[in-house]
Amino acid sequence: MADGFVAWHHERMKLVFSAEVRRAKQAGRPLVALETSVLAQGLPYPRNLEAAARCEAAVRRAGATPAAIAVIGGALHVGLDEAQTRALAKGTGLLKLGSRDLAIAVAQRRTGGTTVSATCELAARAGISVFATGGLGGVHRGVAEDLDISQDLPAIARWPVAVVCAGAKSVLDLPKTLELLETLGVPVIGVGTNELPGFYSRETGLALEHRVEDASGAAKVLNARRALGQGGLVFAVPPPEETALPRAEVERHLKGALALAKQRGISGKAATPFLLGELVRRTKGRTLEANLALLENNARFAGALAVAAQEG
Ligand code: PSU
Ligand code: MN
Repeated sequence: MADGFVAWHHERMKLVFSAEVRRAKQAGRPLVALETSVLAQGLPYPRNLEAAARCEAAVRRAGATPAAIAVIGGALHVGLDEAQTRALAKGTGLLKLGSRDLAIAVAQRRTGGTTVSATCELAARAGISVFATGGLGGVHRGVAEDLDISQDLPAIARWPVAVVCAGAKSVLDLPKTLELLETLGVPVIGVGTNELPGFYSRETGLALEHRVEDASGAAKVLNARRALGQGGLVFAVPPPEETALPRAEVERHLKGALALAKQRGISGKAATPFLLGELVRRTKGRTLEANLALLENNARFAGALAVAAQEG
């Protein structure tokens, strides 16, 4: 379907906008969507709250309005207040919501953080075309055995949203993730780099075909993609130098973490949070600092992109 919606014969569920996001929409000011699975599952309390505050501040400094997306008691929220953010950061038993989980969360009035797939979907519904996250989900290592491929990838292809990230998460099979993005017709554009960034590390050795130098170059591509009526695209921003880890070191720790996951039978949805947590432990918190810094950096770039896209 041209607009990306399946034609169910039913009234579409309403979004709940925060007062700030509603005002920004009415005034036509640029908005940046933020995911909340990183809050509910990806980072430990209270550093997750700090991450949310740093991302929102970075978007604001760039001149845009942050719109964190989550499902609370079955309602689809776009823009969260402090109490809602805190509840997602502190809560236990919160759902990790990909697109396929949204209907269940709505019907059963559940609460959870949205991953990249659900955030792209709800951002598109809200008319927000720029979204900042940490790292994409993608094709997991050992995919030949377990067929674990994140729904992030088809969701980005489907929903017309620019996803700003530091590449795909280091725990993945990055060459296969890039191949699948190509198959899905999703452009991956390096920001000031010819190489796919490696989330915790700046380098991967994987060449990207296309690059832009800055937010204004990125905005031109985003606006062309929009004018073509195509789906989402990915802007890959290298993580900040001061906190990035050497790739070889991440790989070394990852080997141990992957072996432990296998031994404990941890797979599916639990795999990503487990592996990220193990890496934090094994690097004595250095991957945690890197994660916070890259989230903030991506939010800053997404803010600048949202502003430039509107001016262009
Ligand atoms: N990046 C992070 N922490 C996270 C995630 C990404 O730094 O927790 C989340 C994102 O929400 C992403 C999800 O969409 O992990 C992917 O999970 P899976 O591999 O199960 O699809
Ligand atoms: Mn998965």
